[in-house]
Amino acid sequence: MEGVFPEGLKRLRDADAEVFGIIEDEKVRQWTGIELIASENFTSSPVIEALGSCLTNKYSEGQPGARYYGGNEHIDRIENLCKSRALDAYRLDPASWGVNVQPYSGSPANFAVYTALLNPHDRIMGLDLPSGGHLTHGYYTANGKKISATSIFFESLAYKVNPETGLIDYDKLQERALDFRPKMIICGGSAYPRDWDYKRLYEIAQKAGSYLLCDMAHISGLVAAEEAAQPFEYCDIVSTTTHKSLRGPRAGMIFYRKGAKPTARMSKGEKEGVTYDFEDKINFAVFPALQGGPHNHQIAALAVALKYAKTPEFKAYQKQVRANARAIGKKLMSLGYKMVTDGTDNHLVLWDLKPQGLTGNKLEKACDLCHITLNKNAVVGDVSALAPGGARVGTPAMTSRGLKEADFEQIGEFLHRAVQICLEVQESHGKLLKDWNRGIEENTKLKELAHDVVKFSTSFEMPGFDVKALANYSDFNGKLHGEKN
Ligand code: DSN
Repeated sequence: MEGVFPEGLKRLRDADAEVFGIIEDEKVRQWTGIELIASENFTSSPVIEALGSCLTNKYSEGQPGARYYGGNEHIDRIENLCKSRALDAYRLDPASWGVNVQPYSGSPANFAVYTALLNPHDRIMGLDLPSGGHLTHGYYTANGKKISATSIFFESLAYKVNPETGLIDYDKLQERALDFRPKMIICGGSAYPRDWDYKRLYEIAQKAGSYLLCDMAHISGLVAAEEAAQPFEYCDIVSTTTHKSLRGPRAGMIFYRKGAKPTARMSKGEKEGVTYDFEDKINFAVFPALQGGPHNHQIAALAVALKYAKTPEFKAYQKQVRANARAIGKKLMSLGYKMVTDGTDNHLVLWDLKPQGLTGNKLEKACDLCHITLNKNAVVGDVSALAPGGARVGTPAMTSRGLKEADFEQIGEFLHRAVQICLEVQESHGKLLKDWNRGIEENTKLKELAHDVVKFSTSFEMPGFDVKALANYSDFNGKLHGEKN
């Protein structure tokens, strides 16, 4: 055989029509639908270009300047650039904060923090999943089944939101923390529509003798743009994913304090001049304790995203993300629906469907059938994750396509139509899922809604790829998705 292996220099469309076709179909799905999953976003072409680069070929275990493999001179440049942009994006002084940009994503980042700072079976406290927390913050079910590795390897006691207000009950959290004495308190969530009181959390952590970790994954873009309260002033460690409101590639980061400890942060027995010991512990936990080679293509793509996190356009985008979340929340409330906490401070609303007698999984299914993507979500008091009482609606992705408040009000109208159809099908076919599924799948009103949704979505631009260059664009053009059903 001469030259490189047969597919070495081919285009994907020629080398593997099957995979190429599926990716094209996914592009069509993203372009023609309304994307409301609060943790998703549409990243940019330059980020995708860096992700698809030759950096995926390289092993670089270790840290810049201290690798276990040769040939890393350019990889070191990329990782150092990414780290300095990350600190810059959050206005952090490199003398007092460091960052590890190697975590593959958010869950590994959180487990690296636990591995670094806790011993097996140490105690932790995080927001309960049905209160809007995240699995990796220590979730176990009401009957004690340990769901997350965090609850398997550590002793976790959740704190909760007040069932009446939907707001975090900081008094109760303090009372439980002083009894439980966790080694770490975790703040941050996946479905909490309000800002966090980091000062209060810091005071509680100080009293209880706990580290304070903020997992800012959902709001990391808002934090960068100063459109949310700032966790760095109060927390010891801040972890995040990078593909949500930050609009980067799928990856994770861990920020940690370094240098001399301020007097107010010293623990009993520590003397002036004592320094933080997080840096080595975090770096060691990420590699070699948990991960292997860093994903250099992700790190490069993250560096690209972080460059834009400093721009006025990014600030304007984050402001619009919040304005859009307020607009859709207000619209849905004006139509008689209940939003948990009666509104939002951030990029999402949590919709309580219990007053309608509808479960979130039914709305999710109906929305899927009409090209609106959102997710069922537990609201406080729920026990079933598969048929919970709510749905989560987020604005980062569609705001990246240029939608403003009036557009989100229109989306509110679409969602209202979807709920009404769900309820009509419950009337005609009954509540039992298999009967209801049959009814919803053949519902003609839902097909009309699908048509309107596609017409609406395709009137907006799409970042990340050129829709006109889609292989099936001409096939699609003039023949809306809804009509193919
Ligand atoms: N799975 C993400 C979410 O949807 O919130 C969190 O990691």
